[in-house]
Amino acid sequence: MKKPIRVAITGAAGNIGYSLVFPIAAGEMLGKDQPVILQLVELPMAVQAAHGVALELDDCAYPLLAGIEVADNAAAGFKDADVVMLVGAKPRGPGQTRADLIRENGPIFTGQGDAIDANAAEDVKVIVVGNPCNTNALIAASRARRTNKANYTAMTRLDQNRATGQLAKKLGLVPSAVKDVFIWGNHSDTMVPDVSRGYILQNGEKAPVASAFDAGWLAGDFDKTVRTRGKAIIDARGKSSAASAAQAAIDHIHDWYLGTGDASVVSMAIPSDGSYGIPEGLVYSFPCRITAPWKYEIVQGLEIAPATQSRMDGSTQELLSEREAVKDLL
Ligand code: NAX
Repeated sequence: MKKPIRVAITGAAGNIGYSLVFPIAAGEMLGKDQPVILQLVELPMAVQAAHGVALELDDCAYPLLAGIEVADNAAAGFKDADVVMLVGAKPRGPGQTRADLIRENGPIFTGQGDAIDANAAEDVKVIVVGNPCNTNALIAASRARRTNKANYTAMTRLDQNRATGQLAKKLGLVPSAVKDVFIWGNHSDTMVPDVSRGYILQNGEKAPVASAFDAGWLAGDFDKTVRTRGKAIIDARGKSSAASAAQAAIDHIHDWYLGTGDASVVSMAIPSDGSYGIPEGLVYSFPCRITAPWKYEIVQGLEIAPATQSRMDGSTQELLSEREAVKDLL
């Protein structure tokens, strides 16, 4: 039996948390032969509900679930964690601007960054889902002393999955027929869905996305649908996306650990190393390739169309202003 991997999840009793913990326990994230220990972290006022989630996990009798721990504070919750999934954050309230949200959630991520650095495994891998996830990851990474800043990532995989889903649907194909579409930038409506390397795989034949779709649709409805999908879901459901966000978080960690299969690119928001002129340290979504378990590399040398470049610059500017708003926390 392999050594269990410890996975800590904040906001474990929330909407996304409840959609996330069961598939992880079932082996969907780290493999069907990999035991896991779940560390469910909640605020003291919600920890009772996390205990309830733990009862349900017991009742599923998952063969790979080697333990469940529940904590009402980050220090205990992140103890020895190999993977930390930072889902818990305050949602944006009525009338609240993005800037207000950044200021309100920022301090949560300084505390959680400190708690990860002090308590988790030295080679811990972190994904931030709680919004604004790029800047929250920047704040958490800024606290890393013992742990590796490069392992603090944020989730743009939901945006990639949304793009893939839209393309497949338009052609009446299953999503696995669409490959290598990815996202640049911030997880916000300045994100840049990029189909320039994307292709459609049908009966063993590859067709570039650009040749399979109308250019006007790609630049118009498709792009807008991907960028504004979160709002469309809130409008339709009265709640923000939960199951699809959980699936994307699972995909992000799955691919980081186990690879991307026959796709060669995956979107991950990671601390920039200066590639493509993105200021060093900004947590920016890049096309990444997984070279070994838990090793990513930014795909280099892509030619960027001027229109794409100018939108990437816009997303950079937004992230710089988010960084400015929390500079006292860094
Ligand atoms: P919920 O409000 O249903 O759940 C959040 C849970 O986190 C609550 O149970 C709360 O008690 C807990 N929590 C809050 N602060 C905490 C802390 N400091 N430590 C531990 N637990 C804490 O929200 P949910 O729908 O699950 O969404 C969670 C976050 O994901 C939000 O910030 C949301 O904006 C963000 N999202 C990010 C997405 C992405 O693609 N990156 C997409 C989906 C989602 O909008």
